[in-house]
Amino acid sequence: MVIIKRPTDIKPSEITDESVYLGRRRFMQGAGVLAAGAMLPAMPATAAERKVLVHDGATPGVQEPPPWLARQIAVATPGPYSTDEKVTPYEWETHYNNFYEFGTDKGDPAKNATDFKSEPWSVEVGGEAEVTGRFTLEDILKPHPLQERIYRLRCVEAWSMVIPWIGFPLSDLIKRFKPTSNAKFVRFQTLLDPKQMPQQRSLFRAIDYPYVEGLRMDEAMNELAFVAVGLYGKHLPPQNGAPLRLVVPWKYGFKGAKSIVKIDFVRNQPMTTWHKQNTHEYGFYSNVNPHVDHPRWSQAHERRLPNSLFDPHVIPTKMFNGYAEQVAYLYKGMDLRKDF
Ligand SMILES: Nc1nc2c(c(=O)[nH]1)N[C@H]1C(S)=C(S)[C@@H](COP(=O)(O)O)O[C@H]1N2
Ligand SMILES: [Mo]
Repeated sequence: MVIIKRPTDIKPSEITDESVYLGRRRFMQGAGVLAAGAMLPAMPATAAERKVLVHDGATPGVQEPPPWLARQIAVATPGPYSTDEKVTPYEWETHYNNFYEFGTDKGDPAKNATDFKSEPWSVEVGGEAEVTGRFTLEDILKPHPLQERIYRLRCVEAWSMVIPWIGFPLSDLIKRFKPTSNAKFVRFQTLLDPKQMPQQRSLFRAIDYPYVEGLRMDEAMNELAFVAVGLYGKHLPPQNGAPLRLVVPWKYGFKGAKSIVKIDFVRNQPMTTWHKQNTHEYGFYSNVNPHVDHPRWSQAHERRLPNSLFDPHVIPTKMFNGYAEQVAYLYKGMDLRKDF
């Protein structure tokens, strides 16, 4: 096992004071506007400008992130590939969750994860790569400027949300470990800690733990694959996978493993949690696909949350969750009914 040195800290000169930064950011959308902004510092906001969406309410009882991470999140900038669809309210994103380690009802994770400790945290990186070892959260995150990506999230259960994540491209993280040509897949593992995660010590576990997910290497290197450390301009609440989780917007939500502690570069397709649980119902690829139904329900439509009995808000599901332009090339020549 090779331990790499902690990446040198960001030089103070590289960190712009937050208030200056926030003021300047209003003018940053488009170089032309930047020049005009320099002359007219009091120029009002226009529709073309976008700012990071920030939830300004406390999440009571939830552990605060370390100050360096809070600072990093505070200077996140709007990133590419964001949808302009209506964003799902913070309350829904943080109180309607799948995180079976904390319970199988949608409200369980928010209730049972409040005392979850996401600091100190470390991630073990192993397998077919030149750089492997155990890294602190700071080692993992510090080199990456953070951005906001407003992505659709389509759960295999046929509901969906629109979530403003804060994070960075997974490919940027992977490159730092220099995977070798033997690395054909990458495997992600969630924390195993029965003391903190009540379902892991339950006799009536719904699934096997630790939770494992995986991507083919070229999928993992696609520009949309994202490591999230926050949402709505703030750190991730534990129920959403603090301190870091995967977001793969063209696949069903369960591909996005939460609270990751281990990343392995492997030669063979890894056995993943839901695929193992029910091989006929949950494929390894699990690309969002309105033409391939789940054996027990249709995938042609989805309930876009929030909804209600009187306003079910059912919309058609799009191929690759609407991201075909960015990802369809990955599956050229594959039969997506077979490799579902
Ligand atoms: N470790 C772990 N990761 C997980 C899950 C889980 O149960 N355990 N659920 C998945 C499913 S089914 C979905 S839809 C998304 C939900 O993410 P969210 O609660 O942040 O919206 O997390 C995924 N990641
Ligand atoms: Mo899901």
